Amino acid sequence: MITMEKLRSLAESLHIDGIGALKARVFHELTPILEKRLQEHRVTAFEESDLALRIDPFQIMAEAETIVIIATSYYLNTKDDQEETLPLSGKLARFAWGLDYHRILHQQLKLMGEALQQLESGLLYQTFVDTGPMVERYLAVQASMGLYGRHNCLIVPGVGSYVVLGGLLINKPVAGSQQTSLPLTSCEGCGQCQRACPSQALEKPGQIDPGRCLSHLLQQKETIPQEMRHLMEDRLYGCDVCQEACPHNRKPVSASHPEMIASVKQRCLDLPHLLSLSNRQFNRHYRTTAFGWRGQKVMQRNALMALGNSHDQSVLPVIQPFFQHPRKELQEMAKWASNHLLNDNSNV
Ligand code: B12
Ligand code: SF4
Ligand code: SF4
Repeated sequence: MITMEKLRSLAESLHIDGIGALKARVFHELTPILEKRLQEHRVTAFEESDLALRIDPFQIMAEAETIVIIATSYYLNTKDDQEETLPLSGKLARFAWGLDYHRILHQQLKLMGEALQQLESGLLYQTFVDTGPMVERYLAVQASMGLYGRHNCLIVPGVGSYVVLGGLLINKPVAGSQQTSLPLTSCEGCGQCQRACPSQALEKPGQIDPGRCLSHLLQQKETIPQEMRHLMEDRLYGCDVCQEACPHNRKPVSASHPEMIASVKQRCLDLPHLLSLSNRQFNRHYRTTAFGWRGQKVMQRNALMALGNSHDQSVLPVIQPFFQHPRKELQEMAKWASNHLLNDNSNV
């Protein structure tokens, strides 16, 4: 029989920083939350649109008995390392510094599945990380692994929220797995993330407004509203502000997975270089990063916006060639960036 103790010891050997398990069931209680988000236009293009699939693990694996959820830290203590400083660089959020976390977690989950197969004959498993339909943070809370913060992120007690999540469906029970009895949040009297958010995307606790969240605007393909662009500053991909403000992240557990540590290639990207890359060159450089899937055009759009926010008119010759770019969205962003620089009184 698989036990929670066995899962914990496997997690430790695989550099997994949090683990929980719960009996597979249909999560009917999520339906009203998901429907409300739909009505309030808070659903993003990164989510499964069929709500029935979002609540039902048996659609992924008909014979599922248990859902195992893992959390792996991606936090690296920058103070200990040489910070790379480039004069015209764009910032990446922490989860995008190194090798694509989807690959790392799928590998951890596969190794765990194989180890469990050694223990139990006939064990079947299916892995999911991020792009599957399940609401992963909810499963993690239900598996007693952590708490929701007002910033929406899962906080793993003693570890923090700089973790990424993944899951394993297995066709066997796990002794000692339990559904949560923990409270939903650990935010009493705080609200620091809400106050720190540069774009007031967290006005209602637990209900992010994707139209205002900088992380969402930078990741999606649609036009970024003009009134939001100056708030991006030098960000290229993702945003960490609400998590940086959170007292639960004062002493986060650092990443211990060797690939999470060794694979760190960049914390920021050189903007003129990024803008000089062809599609093929972009894929060659960044295919294995967490933003590689998003592609050259979105990253170049974001790079033009960051240059527009640079207060440095000497970058105009880098921006202007994009006025003639075949992609309308890059033309438009280049014109905005140029106008923003020319009308900016704080230029250096
Ligand atoms: C869509 C998506 C986004 C969207 C929308 C996020 C959102 N809040 O819904 C955008 C692009 C904005 C985004 C941003 C980020 N994301 Co994202 N994202 C997802 C994705 C694909 C689906 C999320 C989802 O289903 N949301 C639907 C809602 C219903 O579920 P929920 O987010 O868990 O929301 C719950 C709360 O609303 C809560 N709730 C409801 N009422 C209340 C009331 C209170 C008081 C509270 C506290 C909570 C609460 O209950 C809801 C349901 O249980 C998941 C992967 C997955 N498949 O789950 C990753 C995921 C959530 N993202 C992740 C990460 C790392 C990020 C970023 C940190 C990346 C970055 N640095 O920029 C930011 C964080 C932004 C933030 N503050 O949330 C991780 C989360 C890790 C963690 N520790 O929580 C996930 C799990 C990916 C992964 N596999 O690791 N993301
Ligand atoms: S990720 Fe950034 S923009 Fe989005 S809610 Fe957090 S602080 Fe606000
Ligand atoms: S900053 Fe405060 S309110 Fe926000 S998630 Fe952390 S503890 Fe909760």
